[in-house]
Amino acid sequence: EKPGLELAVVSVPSYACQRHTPLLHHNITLTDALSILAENAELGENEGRGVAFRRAAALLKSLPQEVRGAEQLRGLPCLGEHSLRVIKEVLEDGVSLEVETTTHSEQFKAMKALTGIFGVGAKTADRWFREGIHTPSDLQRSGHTLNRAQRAGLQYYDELNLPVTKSEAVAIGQIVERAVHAVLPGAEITLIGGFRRGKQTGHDVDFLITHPDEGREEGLMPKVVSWLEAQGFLLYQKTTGNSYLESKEGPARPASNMDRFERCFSIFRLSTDNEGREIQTGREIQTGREIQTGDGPQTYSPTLTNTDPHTHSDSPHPLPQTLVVVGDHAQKVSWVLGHSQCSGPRSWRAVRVDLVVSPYSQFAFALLGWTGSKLFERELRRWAVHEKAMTLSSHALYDRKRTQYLRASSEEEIFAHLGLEYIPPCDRNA
Ligand code: DGT
Ligand code: MG
Repeated sequence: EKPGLELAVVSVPSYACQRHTPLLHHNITLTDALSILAENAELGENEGRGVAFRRAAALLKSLPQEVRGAEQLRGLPCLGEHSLRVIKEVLEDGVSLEVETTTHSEQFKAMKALTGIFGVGAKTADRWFREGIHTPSDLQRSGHTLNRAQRAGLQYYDELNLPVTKSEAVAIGQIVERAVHAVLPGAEITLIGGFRRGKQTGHDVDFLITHPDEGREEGLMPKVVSWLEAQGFLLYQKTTGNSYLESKEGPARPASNMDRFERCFSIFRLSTDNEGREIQTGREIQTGREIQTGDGPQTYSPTLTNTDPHTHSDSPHPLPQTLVVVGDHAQKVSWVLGHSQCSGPRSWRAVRVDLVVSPYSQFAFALLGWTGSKLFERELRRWAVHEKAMTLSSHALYDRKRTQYLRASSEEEIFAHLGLEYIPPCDRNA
């Protein structure tokens, strides 16, 4: 008896944006294997191959039950020959030789380690790899000239490769909200990216900012950044202004997937202390209360430490008030921080944060475009072009047959324009 043979007759639509893809699904072993191969293809700048593996993985993520035998996959879309071979191998042997070889290969490990440095892409990593640089330490020793982003990436390497938790994302959100409201009351801040899809951890925290009065949002980013910088919240930032005006093509041309929003790539300095902490102008006072960590209660005795060299007590700027992150994650953070280059453990960590400002009229498109997943976005655009003769971007939706832009003030309206069933953020984890 073959359990679940009925999977084969279930009809599954071929675009990921037509399917519900929850965060938790039934085929983790298979999707992990395919994701490794996708990642390897992407690191080798073989985008087409990467997408093929991602599509196959996304299909498996959307299935209502565990796949136990390859015969259950008959008639399902998105499964290319190569992906099917890998899936069969994993189903039969528990592992795929190609996946094992990949994960153990020096090149894959080095490329992952090097692209794990903020500001380093596949091209640069590959050049370094071929010079014999395999790790961030090798890079540090090499004496290569690095740009500002890469220097920050190297400096905060361990921390930035530590997952950001939901509670950390919420704490960052509170800071961003204070910053934005200080410079533009009435502005709206939305948590986007993976956290909006229900993920409990992420590699960064993404926010979309807008204001109901169109135009009020213009020039907002530099002001927000100044506020954050003055308060000592930023370890690094690079802000790009919007470029709607420079572009003569109109907002939704497919030539470039690059957004033209005001945007800030940053590294935040987030306090990681548990409860019982106050910060006073550059020094912190811990009150010695019991705190809960992964290993059970520990008592932190009162200490007086300098929190940060760049926020001295004679700083003209007010310092962050109590911003507290609680959770079992704190212990892992302190482990990394305790081993970092600074003298002694510290009570803050570096977190990657992306801020995007959108005009109100483009908000729904920006929200849809920045919620992800990356494959879900790609599939939406592919659906729009190939099935509807429309062009979708994070700015607009253009109907090429009617030669007009289609307005929308909600994600639901965009799905409707596209002739798609509405898929909520939690089911966009393709
Ligand atoms: P994470 O951060 O690794 O946990 O996962 P995500 O899904 O938050 O991924 P992330 O932060 O790289 O990007 C969030 C979404 O924003 C992603 O699905 C696509 C979109 N996105 C990111 N960068 C760009 C960009 O430069 N242009 C456009 N149009 N969208 C972008
Ligand atoms: Mg993200």
